[in-house]
Amino acid sequence: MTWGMIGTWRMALEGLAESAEKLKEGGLIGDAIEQAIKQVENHPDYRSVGYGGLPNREGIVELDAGFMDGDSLSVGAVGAIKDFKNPIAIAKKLMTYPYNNFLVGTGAELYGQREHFERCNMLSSEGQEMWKEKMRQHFERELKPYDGHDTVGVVGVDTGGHMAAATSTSGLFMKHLGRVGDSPVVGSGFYADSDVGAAAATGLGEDLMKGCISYEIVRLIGEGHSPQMAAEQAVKALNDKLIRKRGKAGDLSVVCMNTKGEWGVATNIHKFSFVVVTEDLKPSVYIASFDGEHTHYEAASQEWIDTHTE
Ligand code: SD4
Repeated sequence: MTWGMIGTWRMALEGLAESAEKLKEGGLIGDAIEQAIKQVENHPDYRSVGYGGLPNREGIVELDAGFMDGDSLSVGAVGAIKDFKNPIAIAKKLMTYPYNNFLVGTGAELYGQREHFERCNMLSSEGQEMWKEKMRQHFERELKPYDGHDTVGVVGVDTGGHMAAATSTSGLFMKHLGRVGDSPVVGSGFYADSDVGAAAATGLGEDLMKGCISYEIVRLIGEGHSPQMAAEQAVKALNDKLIRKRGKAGDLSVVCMNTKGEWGVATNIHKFSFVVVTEDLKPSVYIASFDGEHTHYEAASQEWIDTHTE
Protein backbone atom coordinates (compact mmCIF):
# COMPACT_ATOMS: atom_id res chain seq x y z
CA MET A 1 0.00 0.00 0.00
CA THR A 2 1.06 3.54 -0.64
CA TRP A 3 1.52 6.33 1.94
CA GLY A 4 1.48 10.10 1.96
CA MET A 5 0.78 13.29 3.88
CA ILE A 6 -0.26 16.81 2.99
CA GLY A 7 -0.07 19.79 5.35
CA THR A 8 -1.08 23.44 5.36
CA TRP A 9 1.53 26.20 5.04
CA ARG A 10 5.27 26.09 4.54
CA MET A 11 5.77 25.67 8.30
CA ALA A 12 4.73 22.02 7.96
CA LEU A 13 7.82 21.18 5.88
CA GLU A 14 10.36 20.05 8.49
CA GLY A 15 7.80 18.09 10.50
CA LEU A 16 6.40 16.29 7.47
CA ALA A 17 9.87 15.52 6.13
CA GLU A 18 10.88 13.91 9.40
CA SER A 19 7.72 11.96 10.07
CA ALA A 20 7.61 10.74 6.46
CA GLU A 21 10.62 8.60 7.35
CA LYS A 22 8.41 6.78 9.86
CA LEU A 23 5.61 6.24 7.36
CA LYS A 24 8.09 4.88 4.85
CA GLU A 25 9.04 2.22 7.37
CA GLY A 26 5.44 1.25 8.02
CA GLY A 27 4.69 3.67 10.89
CA LEU A 28 1.12 4.61 11.82
CA ILE A 29 -0.39 7.74 10.30
CA GLY A 30 -1.68 9.00 13.67
CA ASP A 31 1.82 8.90 15.15
CA ALA A 32 3.37 10.48 12.06
CA ILE A 33 0.88 13.36 12.10
CA GLU A 34 1.28 13.92 15.84
CA GLN A 35 5.04 14.07 15.46
CA ALA A 36 4.84 16.44 12.49
CA ILE A 37 2.48 18.82 14.27
CA LYS A 38 4.50 18.74 17.49
CA GLN A 39 7.49 19.98 15.55
CA VAL A 40 5.50 22.97 14.38
CA GLU A 41 4.13 23.57 17.89
CA ASN A 42 7.63 23.48 19.35
CA HIS A 43 9.15 25.83 16.79
CA PRO A 44 9.43 29.32 18.31
CA ASP A 45 9.51 31.05 14.92
CA TYR A 46 6.06 29.87 13.91
CA ARG A 47 3.87 32.62 15.23
CA SER A 48 0.51 30.98 14.87
CA VAL A 49 0.90 27.52 16.38
CA GLY A 50 2.05 26.31 19.80
CA TYR A 51 5.03 27.93 21.54
CA GLY A 52 5.55 31.46 20.30
CA GLY A 53 1.95 31.66 19.05
CA LEU A 54 0.46 35.12 18.99
CA PRO A 55 -1.63 35.95 22.05
CA ASN A 56 -5.26 37.04 21.97
CA ARG A 57 -6.32 40.63 22.69
CA GLU A 58 -5.81 40.11 26.41
CA GLY A 59 -2.21 39.09 25.76
CA ILE A 60 -2.86 35.41 26.55
CA VAL A 61 -1.94 32.51 24.23
CA GLU A 62 -5.01 30.26 23.96
CA LEU A 63 -4.57 27.26 21.71
CA ASP A 64 -6.92 24.95 19.79
CA ALA A 65 -6.17 21.47 18.41
CA GLY A 66 -8.13 18.56 16.95
CA PHE A 67 -7.44 14.98 15.92
CA MET A 68 -9.49 12.38 14.03
CA ASP A 69 -8.80 8.71 13.45
CA GLY A 70 -10.27 7.64 10.12
CA ASP A 71 -10.61 3.96 11.05
CA SER A 72 -12.88 4.42 14.08
CA LEU A 73 -14.07 7.99 13.36
CA SER A 74 -12.87 8.81 16.88
CA VAL A 75 -12.30 12.50 17.53
CA GLY A 76 -10.40 14.37 20.24
CA ALA A 77 -10.08 18.12 20.60
CA VAL A 78 -9.13 20.97 22.91
CA GLY A 79 -10.22 24.58 22.67
CA ALA A 80 -8.83 27.74 24.29
CA ILE A 81 -6.26 25.80 26.31
CA LYS A 82 -3.41 27.67 28.03
CA ASP A 83 0.09 26.72 29.10
CA PHE A 84 0.53 23.26 27.61
CA LYS A 85 3.44 22.52 25.33
CA ASN A 86 1.66 20.24 22.86
CA PRO A 87 -2.10 20.66 22.56
CA ILE A 88 -2.04 18.15 19.70
CA ALA A 89 -0.92 15.38 22.07
CA ILE A 90 -3.82 16.16 24.43
CA ALA A 91 -6.29 16.12 21.52
CA LYS A 92 -4.92 12.76 20.37
CA LYS A 93 -5.29 11.27 23.85
CA LEU A 94 -8.86 12.56 24.18
CA MET A 95 -9.64 10.61 21.02
CA THR A 96 -9.25 7.36 22.94
CA TYR A 97 -12.31 7.83 25.21
CA PRO A 98 -15.94 7.08 24.45
CA TYR A 99 -17.10 10.41 25.93
CA ASN A 100 -15.65 13.79 26.89
CA ASN A 101 -13.73 14.06 23.66
CA PHE A 102 -13.78 17.84 23.23
CA LEU A 103 -12.64 19.84 26.26
CA VAL A 104 -12.23 23.60 26.46
CA GLY A 105 -10.63 26.18 28.74
CA THR A 106 -10.15 25.24 32.39
CA GLY A 107 -11.62 21.76 31.85
CA ALA A 108 -9.03 21.02 29.17
CA GLU A 109 -6.27 22.38 31.40
CA LEU A 110 -7.38 20.30 34.37
CA TYR A 111 -7.39 17.19 32.19
CA GLY A 112 -3.95 17.99 30.79
CA GLN A 113 -2.58 18.47 34.28
CA ARG A 114 -4.08 15.24 35.62
CA GLU A 115 -2.66 13.30 32.69
CA HIS A 116 0.76 14.90 33.20
CA PHE A 117 1.04 16.55 29.82
CA GLU A 118 4.01 18.87 29.73
CA ARG A 119 3.26 22.40 30.86
CA CYS A 120 4.89 25.40 29.28
CA ASN A 121 4.40 29.13 29.26
CA MET A 122 3.57 29.43 25.58
CA LEU A 123 4.12 33.17 25.40
CA SER A 124 7.63 33.66 24.05
CA SER A 125 9.30 37.05 24.43
CA GLU A 126 9.23 37.37 20.62
CA GLY A 127 5.50 36.54 20.64
CA GLN A 128 4.95 39.23 23.24
CA GLU A 129 6.94 41.81 21.25
CA MET A 130 5.04 40.95 18.11
CA TRP A 131 1.75 41.23 19.99
CA LYS A 132 2.69 44.75 21.16
CA GLU A 133 3.61 45.71 17.61
CA LYS A 134 0.40 44.22 16.19
CA MET A 135 -1.66 46.00 18.84
CA ARG A 136 -0.02 49.27 17.86
CA GLN A 137 -0.67 48.62 14.16
CA HIS A 138 -4.21 47.57 14.96
CA PHE A 139 -4.99 50.94 16.47
CA GLU A 140 -3.03 52.90 13.88
CA ARG A 141 -4.33 51.30 10.72
CA GLU A 142 -7.16 48.92 11.49
CA LEU A 143 -5.28 45.70 10.96
CA LYS A 144 -7.62 42.89 9.92
CA PRO A 145 -7.96 40.26 12.66
CA TYR A 146 -6.85 37.62 10.20
CA ASP A 147 -3.49 39.15 9.30
CA GLY A 148 -0.57 36.83 9.97
CA HIS A 149 -2.41 33.88 11.44
CA ASP A 150 -2.23 30.33 10.18
CA THR A 151 -3.19 26.87 11.34
CA VAL A 152 -1.15 23.77 10.76
CA GLY A 153 -3.40 21.00 9.46
CA VAL A 154 -2.05 17.63 8.34
CA VAL A 155 -3.86 14.67 6.79
CA GLY A 156 -2.52 11.42 5.38
CA VAL A 157 -2.57 7.71 4.80
CA ASP A 158 -0.13 5.02 5.94
CA THR A 159 0.92 1.75 4.33
CA GLY A 160 -1.77 -0.07 6.31
CA GLY A 161 -4.46 2.11 4.71
CA HIS A 162 -5.19 3.97 7.96
CA MET A 163 -6.08 7.65 7.58
CA ALA A 164 -6.07 10.53 10.05
CA ALA A 165 -6.44 14.31 10.16
CA ALA A 166 -5.31 16.86 12.75
CA THR A 167 -4.91 20.59 13.34
CA SER A 168 -3.21 22.92 15.80
CA THR A 169 -3.39 26.70 16.05
CA SER A 170 -3.36 29.77 18.23
CA GLY A 171 -6.39 30.92 16.23
CA LEU A 172 -7.06 34.36 14.91
CA PHE A 173 -4.92 37.28 15.84
CA MET A 174 -6.78 39.65 18.20
CA LYS A 175 -9.39 37.03 18.95
CA HIS A 176 -11.46 37.51 22.09
CA LEU A 177 -10.76 35.55 25.22
CA GLY A 178 -12.43 32.15 24.85
CA ARG A 179 -12.97 32.45 21.10
CA VAL A 180 -12.67 29.08 19.38
CA GLY A 181 -12.49 28.75 15.60
CA ASP A 182 -12.93 25.88 13.18
CA SER A 183 -9.63 24.14 13.91
CA PRO A 184 -10.75 21.90 16.82
CA VAL A 185 -14.27 21.45 15.39
CA VAL A 186 -14.69 18.12 13.63
CA GLY A 187 -16.02 18.43 10.10
CA SER A 188 -14.95 22.06 9.83
CA GLY A 189 -11.24 22.16 10.70
CA PHE A 190 -10.56 18.51 9.95
CA TYR A 191 -12.17 15.19 9.02
CA ALA A 192 -10.92 11.67 8.24
CA ASP A 193 -12.59 8.47 7.11
CA SER A 194 -10.22 5.65 6.14
CA ASP A 195 -12.83 4.33 3.66
CA VAL A 196 -12.73 7.58 1.72
CA GLY A 197 -10.18 10.29 2.54
CA ALA A 198 -9.25 13.12 4.88
CA ALA A 199 -9.21 16.92 4.79
CA ALA A 200 -8.06 19.90 6.89
CA ALA A 201 -8.69 23.62 6.64
CA THR A 202 -7.08 26.96 7.46
CA GLY A 203 -8.39 30.49 7.15
CA LEU A 204 -11.21 32.41 8.78
CA GLY A 205 -12.76 29.88 11.16
CA GLU A 206 -16.03 31.76 11.38
CA ASP A 207 -16.52 31.25 7.62
CA LEU A 208 -14.96 27.78 7.28
CA MET A 209 -17.46 26.53 9.86
CA LYS A 210 -20.39 27.83 7.81
CA GLY A 211 -19.63 25.19 5.19
CA CYS A 212 -18.43 22.29 7.41
CA ILE A 213 -15.74 22.36 4.78
CA SER A 214 -13.57 19.37 5.74
CA TYR A 215 -16.55 17.03 5.98
CA GLU A 216 -17.89 18.36 2.70
CA ILE A 217 -14.62 17.59 0.91
CA VAL A 218 -14.48 14.04 2.24
CA ARG A 219 -18.12 13.58 1.27
CA LEU A 220 -17.34 14.72 -2.29
CA ILE A 221 -14.36 12.35 -2.49
CA GLY A 222 -16.75 9.58 -1.38
CA GLU A 223 -19.05 10.47 -4.25
CA GLY A 224 -16.23 9.68 -6.66
CA HIS A 225 -14.50 13.03 -7.14
CA SER A 226 -10.73 13.27 -7.22
CA PRO A 227 -9.30 15.07 -4.17
CA GLN A 228 -8.42 18.07 -6.34
CA MET A 229 -11.96 18.29 -7.76
CA ALA A 230 -13.51 17.79 -4.33
CA ALA A 231 -11.36 20.50 -2.72
CA GLU A 232 -11.95 23.01 -5.49
CA GLN A 233 -15.66 22.34 -5.68
CA ALA A 234 -16.16 22.68 -1.92
CA VAL A 235 -14.13 25.87 -1.58
CA LYS A 236 -15.64 27.54 -4.65
CA ALA A 237 -19.19 26.67 -3.58
CA LEU A 238 -18.66 28.02 -0.06
CA ASN A 239 -16.84 31.10 -1.31
CA ASP A 240 -19.65 31.89 -3.77
CA LYS A 241 -22.39 31.22 -1.25
CA LEU A 242 -20.78 33.46 1.36
CA ILE A 243 -20.45 36.26 -1.18
CA ARG A 244 -24.05 35.82 -2.30
CA LYS A 245 -25.51 35.68 1.19
CA ARG A 246 -23.14 37.96 3.10
CA GLY A 247 -21.39 40.13 0.54
CA LYS A 248 -17.93 38.72 1.27
CA ALA A 249 -16.04 35.54 2.06
CA GLY A 250 -13.16 35.18 4.51
CA ASP A 251 -9.98 33.30 3.65
CA LEU A 252 -10.66 29.62 2.93
CA SER A 253 -7.83 27.15 2.20
CA VAL A 254 -7.88 23.37 2.35
CA VAL A 255 -5.76 20.29 1.79
CA CYS A 256 -7.00 16.73 1.34
CA MET A 257 -6.00 13.19 0.37
CA ASN A 258 -7.80 10.01 -0.62
CA THR A 259 -7.09 6.40 0.32
CA LYS A 260 -4.69 6.07 -2.64
CA GLY A 261 -2.51 8.95 -1.49
CA GLU A 262 -3.83 11.21 -4.26
CA TRP A 263 -4.07 14.76 -2.96
CA GLY A 264 -5.86 18.00 -3.56
CA VAL A 265 -5.66 21.63 -2.54
CA ALA A 266 -7.93 24.62 -2.93
CA THR A 267 -7.97 28.22 -1.78
CA ASN A 268 -9.74 31.51 -2.36
CA ILE A 269 -6.65 33.61 -1.58
CA HIS A 270 -3.57 34.66 -3.53
CA LYS A 271 -0.86 32.84 -1.66
CA PHE A 272 -1.53 29.64 0.20
CA SER A 273 1.54 27.49 0.72
CA PHE A 274 1.30 23.79 1.48
CA VAL A 275 3.57 20.77 1.78
CA VAL A 276 3.18 17.30 0.29
CA VAL A 277 5.15 14.11 0.73
CA THR A 278 4.19 10.75 -0.78
CA GLU A 279 5.84 7.51 -1.74
CA ASP A 280 6.70 9.09 -5.11
CA LEU A 281 7.30 12.69 -4.09
CA LYS A 282 9.98 14.01 -1.75
CA PRO A 283 8.78 16.61 0.79
CA SER A 284 7.80 19.54 -1.44
CA VAL A 285 6.45 23.03 -0.82
CA TYR A 286 3.93 24.48 -3.28
CA ILE A 287 2.20 27.82 -3.48
CA ALA A 288 -1.44 27.85 -4.49
CA SER A 289 -3.54 30.75 -5.69
CA PHE A 290 -7.12 31.30 -6.82
CA ASP A 291 -8.08 32.90 -10.14
CA GLY A 292 -11.76 33.33 -9.26
CA GLU A 293 -12.65 29.99 -10.76
CA HIS A 294 -9.84 27.50 -10.10
CA THR A 295 -6.91 26.91 -7.77
CA HIS A 296 -3.48 26.78 -9.43
CA TYR A 297 -0.26 25.85 -7.73
CA GLU A 298 3.44 25.75 -8.45
CA ALA A 299 6.52 24.52 -6.62
CA ALA A 300 8.04 27.12 -4.30
CA SER A 301 11.64 28.09 -5.04
CA GLN A 302 14.33 27.15 -2.53
CA GLU A 303 14.88 30.85 -1.93
CA TRP A 304 11.21 31.33 -1.06
CA ILE A 305 11.31 28.34 1.27
CA ASP A 306 14.43 29.66 2.99
CA THR A 307 12.99 33.11 3.54
CA HIS A 308 9.45 32.26 4.62
CA THR A 309 8.31 30.62 7.81
CA GLU A 310 4.56 30.47 7.20
C1 SD4 B 1 -9.15 29.95 13.21
N1 SD4 B 1 -8.81 28.73 11.18
O1 SD4 B 1 -8.94 29.94 14.43
C2 SD4 B 1 -8.14 29.30 12.31
C3 SD4 B 1 -7.07 30.28 11.97
C4 SD4 B 1 -6.33 29.96 10.73
O2 SD4 B 1 -5.12 30.55 8.93
O3 SD4 B 1 -6.32 28.88 10.23
N2 SD4 B 1 -5.72 30.88 10.10
O4 SD4 B 1 -10.11 30.51 12.71
